[in-house]
Amino acid sequence: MEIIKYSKNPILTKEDVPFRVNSIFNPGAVKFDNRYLLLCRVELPTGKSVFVNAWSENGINFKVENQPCFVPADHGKFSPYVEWGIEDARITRINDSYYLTYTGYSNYMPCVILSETKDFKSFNVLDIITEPSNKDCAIFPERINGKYYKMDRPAAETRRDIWINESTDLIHWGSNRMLYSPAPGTWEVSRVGNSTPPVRTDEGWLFLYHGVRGPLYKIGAMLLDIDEPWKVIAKTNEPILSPDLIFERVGDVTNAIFTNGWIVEENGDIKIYYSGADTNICIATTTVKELLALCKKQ
Ligand code: BMA
Repeated sequence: MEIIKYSKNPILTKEDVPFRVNSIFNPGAVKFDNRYLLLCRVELPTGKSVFVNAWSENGINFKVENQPCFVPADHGKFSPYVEWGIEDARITRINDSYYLTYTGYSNYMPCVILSETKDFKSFNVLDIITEPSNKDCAIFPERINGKYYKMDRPAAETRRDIWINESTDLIHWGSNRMLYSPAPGTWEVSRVGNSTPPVRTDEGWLFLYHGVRGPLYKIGAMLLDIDEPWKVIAKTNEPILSPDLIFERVGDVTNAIFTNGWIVEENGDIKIYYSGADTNICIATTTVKELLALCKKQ
């Protein structure tokens, strides 16, 4: 099997959180100080989400910190746009900074917030980088022909497509292009969105995306051209991860597998951190080689 779900999933549930929460799920993932770090979304009993760090030596056994590290109240003048919570961070390292792109949820509906941290203790909120409704945003880890690129997923009337756009300073974005539309008649027909930040491979920019039909959230992989990242060069036609176990099907949102964080090791091993039913955190492993082969096979 190409993608292996860990036999002892889930690796984190609300019982592992030292303070009162409704759920822990949808973590961004990064290696920091030779340890694995998950920047987890916890939904508080109020129903609003905040972020908490969880640390691990081996990428499997995580310890959740005693209190949230980043909350709506840390957003200063941007607070009105995160009043209902912050959700689903993608983390991209550029030089010594870690950039977080995440959903700010409020009366104005979801929009994407950009923050920067160097230590995952203090976070500098830089700006709101999309109008609502928009979410599922990930920044590429390096400039391409002098420009930064990000993907996002505007909710444009009835459309739910992945878009790509560019910037010279990470704050001001333009040159919007449609990147990928759901394939008609398939598992992803209702909506697609970015899942994990893209990584450079010999064959192109590789990332995971989610596709939805009806209530079913599944994960696929996609490959973009290295120099012209607005061009999809290969992708999986079938999902690589689907909800089938009880803790992936039953929970706060049934039949949903969602990911916004992975670790791609230098040797090509991949740890995908995903959530079952918006209720827990699980892990699946694969390799860059496998994902490239799956993208090209289909
Ligand atoms: C998406 C996001 C995720 C969530 C998923 C499944 O639209 O809101 O936070 O995990 O739906 O419910």
